[in-house]
Amino acid sequence: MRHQRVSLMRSTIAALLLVLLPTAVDAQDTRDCTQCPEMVPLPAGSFVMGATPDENADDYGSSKPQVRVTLSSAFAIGKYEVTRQEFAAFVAATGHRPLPGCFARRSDGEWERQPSLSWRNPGFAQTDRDPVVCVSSADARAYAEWLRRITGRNYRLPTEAEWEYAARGGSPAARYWGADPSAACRHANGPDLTQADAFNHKSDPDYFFQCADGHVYTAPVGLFAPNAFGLHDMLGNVWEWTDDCWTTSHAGAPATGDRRRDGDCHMRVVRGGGWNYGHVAVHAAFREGEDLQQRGGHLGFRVVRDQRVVSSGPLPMAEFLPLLIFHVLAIPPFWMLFRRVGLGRWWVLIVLVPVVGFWLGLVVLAWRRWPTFDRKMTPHE
Ligand SMILES: [Ca+2]
Ligand SMILES: [Ca+2]
Repeated sequence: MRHQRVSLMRSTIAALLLVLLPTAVDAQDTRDCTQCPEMVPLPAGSFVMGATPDENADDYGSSKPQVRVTLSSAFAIGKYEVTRQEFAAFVAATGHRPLPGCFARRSDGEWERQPSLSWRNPGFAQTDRDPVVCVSSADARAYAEWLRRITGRNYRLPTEAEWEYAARGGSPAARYWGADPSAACRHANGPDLTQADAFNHKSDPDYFFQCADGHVYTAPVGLFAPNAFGLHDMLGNVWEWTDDCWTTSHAGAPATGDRRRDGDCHMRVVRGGGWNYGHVAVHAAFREGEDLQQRGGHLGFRVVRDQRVVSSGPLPMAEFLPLLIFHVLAIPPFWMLFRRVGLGRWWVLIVLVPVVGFWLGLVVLAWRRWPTFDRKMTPHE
């Protein structure tokens, strides 16, 4: 009998430990699943966000004033923009259907929404390694949510401050390759002489980098040199969705780097410039606002992942079983105990404690394992 009690106690403790202890996951993992994007861990740190007073960072002064931001937690960010291949895996697994239509460049050079275009056909040729484009903010967040579901780790879109921290890679300069204009085409796919030539434009130095990067539209990710954090295409290639509501300046930006919610939340901040716009936008501080539903041949995204482990995978039934088995095994001893002491008022406690404990365990497990409950999850306005 004593042996049975000890054994029962051990099973109970083991079951509770399974619920309460975090599952070990190597924080240095660069890819959480074969279809997942490659991630680069970044340290916590402090940096100055925004353009200096004399920088020509945008047309409206929205990149000013400068704000010192301290990111108190380490996090990981995509080494590359999310590719067509990665997005296709998400679409195949979930059946997600981005809205049709995409804002794209016509053959005469003008841009307009073209209903027939989509992420599968953005109006120009792409490889599987090119960044996915023609995806809205909602599509990007749905992709991150899918990653959360299949990995149990907290994937989301970057806040604007996290994006700029990652893009600068410790550099206060406008561009992580420094001031040498001829270096631009080794580090970023931007508006360049290749494009000026293809579009039959004058190679205006105020618009085009005065070098040839070899790409008129998007380029496969990772072709260009990375920044000091080892991140590719933070500047150029495609603009990237962040999750901050659009604001017309950095005045009032949180010093914690948290997502900004006090602006126009029908729009989101997009960053980094791209292949499609003047080189002024290919700048660590440049910012623009895009409607939540905007889909464009210039606009993609990358994801971030919080360091904190939500779990190593989706909620496994195997972890419920010890608790279930415990309850089944507990019935005979409880029954014998009831018969021996009589069904007094204590039976309520004797029955309720394990039952309530079981359900509390499930709630704790669900809280830890189901990323939907994560407080850092971005709401879907
Ligand atoms: Ca280019
Ligand atoms: Ca980019």
